Amino acid sequence: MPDRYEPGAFEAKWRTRWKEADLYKTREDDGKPKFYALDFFPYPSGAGLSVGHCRNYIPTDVMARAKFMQGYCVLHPMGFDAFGLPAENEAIKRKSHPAPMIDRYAQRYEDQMNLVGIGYDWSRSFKSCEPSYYKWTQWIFKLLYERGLAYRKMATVNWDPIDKTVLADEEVIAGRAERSGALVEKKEIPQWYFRITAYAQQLIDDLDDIDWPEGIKAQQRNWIGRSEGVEFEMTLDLPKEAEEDFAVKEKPTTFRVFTTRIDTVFGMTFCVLSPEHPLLETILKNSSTEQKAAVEAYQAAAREKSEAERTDDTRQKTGVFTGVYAINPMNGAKVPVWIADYVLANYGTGAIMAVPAHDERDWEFAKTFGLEIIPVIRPVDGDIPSECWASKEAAVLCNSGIYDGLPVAEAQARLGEWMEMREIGERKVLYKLRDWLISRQRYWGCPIPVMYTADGEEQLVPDDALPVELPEVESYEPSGDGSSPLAGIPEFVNVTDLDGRLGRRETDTMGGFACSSWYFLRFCDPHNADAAFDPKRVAEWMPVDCYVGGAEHAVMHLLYARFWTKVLYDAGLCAVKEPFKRLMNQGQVLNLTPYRFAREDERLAPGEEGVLITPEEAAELADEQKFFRWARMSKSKGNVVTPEEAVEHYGADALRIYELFVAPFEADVQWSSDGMNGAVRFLSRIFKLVDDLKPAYDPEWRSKIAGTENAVRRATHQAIEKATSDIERFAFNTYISAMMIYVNKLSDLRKSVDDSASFSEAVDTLIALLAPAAPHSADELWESLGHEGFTYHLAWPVSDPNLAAEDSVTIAVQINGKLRDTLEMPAGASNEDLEAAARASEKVAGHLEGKTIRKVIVIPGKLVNVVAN
Ligand code: ANZ
Repeated sequence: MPDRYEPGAFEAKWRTRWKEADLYKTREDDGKPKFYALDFFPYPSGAGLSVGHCRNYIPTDVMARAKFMQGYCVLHPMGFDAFGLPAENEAIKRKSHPAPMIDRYAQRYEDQMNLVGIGYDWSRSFKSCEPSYYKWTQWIFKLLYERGLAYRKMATVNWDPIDKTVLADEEVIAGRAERSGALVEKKEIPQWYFRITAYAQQLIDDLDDIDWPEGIKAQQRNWIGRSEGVEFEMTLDLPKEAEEDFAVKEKPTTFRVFTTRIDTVFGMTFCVLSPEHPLLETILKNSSTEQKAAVEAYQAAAREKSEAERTDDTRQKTGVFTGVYAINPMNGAKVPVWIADYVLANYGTGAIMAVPAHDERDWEFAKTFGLEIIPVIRPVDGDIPSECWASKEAAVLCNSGIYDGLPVAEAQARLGEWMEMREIGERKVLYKLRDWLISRQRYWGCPIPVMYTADGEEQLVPDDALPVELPEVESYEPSGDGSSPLAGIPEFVNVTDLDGRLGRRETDTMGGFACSSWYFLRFCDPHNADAAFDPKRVAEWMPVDCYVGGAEHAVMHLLYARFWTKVLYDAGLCAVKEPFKRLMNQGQVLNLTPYRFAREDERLAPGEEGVLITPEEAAELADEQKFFRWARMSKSKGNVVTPEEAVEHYGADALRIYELFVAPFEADVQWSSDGMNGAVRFLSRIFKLVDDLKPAYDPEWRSKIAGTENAVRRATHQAIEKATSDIERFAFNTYISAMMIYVNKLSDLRKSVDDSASFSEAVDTLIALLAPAAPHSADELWESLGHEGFTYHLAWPVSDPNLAAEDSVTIAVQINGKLRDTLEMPAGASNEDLEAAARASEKVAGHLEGKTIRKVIVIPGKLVNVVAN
């Protein structure tokens, strides 16, 4: 056996053996605890994996392997999120069909994951674009429909003119499409939605029961956006003639507003309707031509603006006076009614009471148009503020009649009650969350299992006609007119409805987030041909015990998957309400990336300081012309290190050790070849140590070790303790550093301790503890000691706390909380012994001179504090 790490000599051999032995096939034993380890469902991109992607796959693999060795039945599957725009766009570019392309890309991912030794059970793998999978995505769509959670309505949608599809709100960032960068336009078309809003409160409440990063929970809470307030009615103060006008009489002359600050109702100096508000029709009936033209022009301009633009607080406020007034029901005050685009049509009632003294947006608006400002809240012990002041803490009402002097919270309760008693309004909870837009006018997605009869009635495709398969076609490019390319394929579109008459299929497909909202359930029972999954299987495996992936999925995927799980729970199909018990977000891998300074005539992309160049271009440029920055590894930046390159140069186990050790799991890391060399040296040190200890290695050590206590055993049991708890905590960097300390200790102790049983225990333990991180090396070392089989099947070592305990401990001695001495004491020393030793210390005696001891506090194993004066 070599006395150093030579990956070329053995790593590939072990991977072949693992495969032949079907080592990672999921074990489903009754009576054993289960552990479900899962990585986010990846889209297999043509660029393949980089070592950056390995930063979540490797740690999850370590966790899964350790749990298996600890006696759990482990589910550790991998599959591919294969439908969607990126695949379709790339296939169009390559003039190929997405299916074979995706197969090739997924195969490359699988090969790369195998190359770094990830222990997935590939027999459970699937791609979301396979009919045997999407049949059940369609089946769940039907379930949602039947439960009133899927519906179709006409909608103004975000239209991406580059990708020629509709986008969800979440896919639009600052008015542009997140993917294509196109300026998003508005379009009216019928769309399918999932009613996620029905679960808004549960999606907030159940966050309390899961172990997720607080930042992700906060993002979900914000996205759902719960607001408590009051909705109440305002009445237009129309001129007499208008009220008698028959056309107006037939129409409502009231509107409702929603406010979270009913306590400020006396400060209402105007009202604002959204430009889309239906009441405007009534109002315009009575307006002058001029006024009407102004309102209509404003309405047209607002239609062109995205929601992001309209709510951008830095924008100069715009608006138009409608010419009419409304009455404040609290005090009868007459206030002008304006329209402005900062009031959104689809939130609350689409109309507000404006309180410029206490709302920034209303303040800006009032300042712009010279409207009245009446402060109605002031600090308990201060003057009435002269600027907009929104605080609710230590604030009381003023200028509010009989409510003057009441604290905000109390006034809110009293005014809410008042409104309810008079039936003017009621207290209400609102959510920002919108229903989930699922329609996509694209080819490469899961077809929506709906058909329409000749007179337009919706029918679900019957179960026995599922899946509605995507037709194999030559051309599937988006039509560009808002209809799906499937609409142009008569063989697909024409269908007989349930009564045998000619009907038409729905031609929209589902956005990819539908497919990834239940794949973790399918992994529990992946080959089921009769159902999406057997609920019993799901009950055995769910929830996912540890779910690992990037923080960029904080809202969409994680919210949608939680929603579907809750629906399936309510339908009695899934045993858990929350799919992912623990969530972990890995840091990114950055690489040093060359740029050149921009020339004067060049415009830079936002956020960039220079122009990205290739390493070859960098080599040709003088130092003053270029600079380097740490940037996330990505194909577009040309700074990718592939797993193939890393394994070829350094070895798979070295790559694994490096990625685990280089930084805490959540932190970003800067890729370094020095670090990789360090990992190689560490592994070599282990090979050397095992080689050195081999002559004394006794495989029968277990029968001989009873009663032995020495420094070798202490180091061994300390290492077990640390590795076990570090892995559990996802603290993989300190797990590896504990292994390093252990290896160093054993190398030192070899010179002073002579006990073959203890060292044999040490070697076996070292190999077992190393196995999750460096499985190839562990198996090679294990075999070199004359054993058969795989370290994956070894039992995880168990630490004996008595053996792990240090002989002596360091005790701090304090006087009145100040450190005065430290003492080395036997580990199990009693409180009396500790106190006696502290009193006997000369340093302590010096500080106590002339003082009386009032009290002595002892914390065993740590500290003695003497209180004296
Ligand atoms: C008066 C008021 C006074 C308000 C004050 C706030 C502070 P959140 O918390 O986001 O729910 N609002 C209501 N509907 C709106 C709409 N469709 N478009 C734009 N703004 C709308 O916000 C609720 C507050 O936002 C409401 O409370 C209302 O302004 C405004 F000192 O009413 B408030």
